[in-house]
Amino acid sequence: MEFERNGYEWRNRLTNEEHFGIIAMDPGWSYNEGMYLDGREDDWIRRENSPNATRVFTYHNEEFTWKITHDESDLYLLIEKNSGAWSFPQESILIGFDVVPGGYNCPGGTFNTPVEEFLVLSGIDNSLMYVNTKYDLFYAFKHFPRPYETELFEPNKILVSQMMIVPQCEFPAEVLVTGSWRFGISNPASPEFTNLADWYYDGNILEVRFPWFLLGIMDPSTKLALDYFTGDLPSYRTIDGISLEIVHRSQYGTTRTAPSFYNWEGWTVPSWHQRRKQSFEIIASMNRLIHSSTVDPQCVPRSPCQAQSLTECIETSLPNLIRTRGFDSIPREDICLNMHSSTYDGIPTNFYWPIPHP
Ligand SMILES: [Ca+2]
Ligand SMILES: [Ca+2]
Repeated sequence: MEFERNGYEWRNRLTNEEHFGIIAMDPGWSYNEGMYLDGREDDWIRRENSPNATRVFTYHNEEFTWKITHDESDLYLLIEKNSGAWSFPQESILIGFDVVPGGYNCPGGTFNTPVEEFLVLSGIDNSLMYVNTKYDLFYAFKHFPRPYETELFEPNKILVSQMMIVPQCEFPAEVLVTGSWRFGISNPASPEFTNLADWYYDGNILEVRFPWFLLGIMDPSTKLALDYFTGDLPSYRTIDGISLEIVHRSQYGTTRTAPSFYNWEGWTVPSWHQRRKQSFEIIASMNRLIHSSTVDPQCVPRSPCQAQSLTECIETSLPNLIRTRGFDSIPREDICLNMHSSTYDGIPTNFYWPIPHP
């Protein structure tokens, strides 16, 4: 029987629309098939030892061993130092991506091939992914004129909401820098888990993951990539694979790897498994509280939130209170319950809960 493709055979980490709810759909048919940023190589070795798993490409030079693989959501890179541990910001790593013909080698011929994007890992707080402005989908939106220079790279960014002009009022566009590379552990089994992590290192192991869409891949299951713009119009091409280069800068100088090619099989059925987000248990706790005997039927949602900002409420107040004092000991009046269902795995947001009076 033939199934019609519905266009959702991969996971785009750059859209919130695929990530609502309190159950995550992670790539792989089970947790053990997943790839995780945690400074450990066991996920890579599991793949290498499983004949039916997605292939791992391995390269070596005197300085490093590096490996590349992928799943329905990301391209993964592991760089293992042959001696010594990683030490940022005393050293830095550049990773250039050659996705389609054309591009620029960067000043001083940083890369051997003309790249469309490159990542600079300089430290936990200042690592950024850059894209050639001629290749950048961001400039396909009106109100943002594409820069004239062909050799210009800018941090990746995404338009969250268009500029709106209504009579006598103008709302500026909201732009998010998606190239800001977040340090953290993406392994749900870790107490430090964050699903927003982009890279992590521990000892001599460094792991990075690249959302497909950020690399210009419009659909990894059919290997469709964005091509350079012709005027204002984007064009597309099917690619065989991607080439990447690693540049290492340290007090001992600069070294470069040869371009490393990675190609993969397209697919028609994405693998996935369910995982309870951290918010699952928080919602369950709320539910238990609300259905306990302390509920006042007259209670109303408190709004606005008591925290200084919604971000503070979401990221600090409630999780910290629950973590440090236990849910039942929190004074009911102190609980800010302005929540949305979010792509973030922590406290969920977007709907109001009635707050029981003490
Ligand atoms: Ca790992
Ligand atoms: Ca190129």
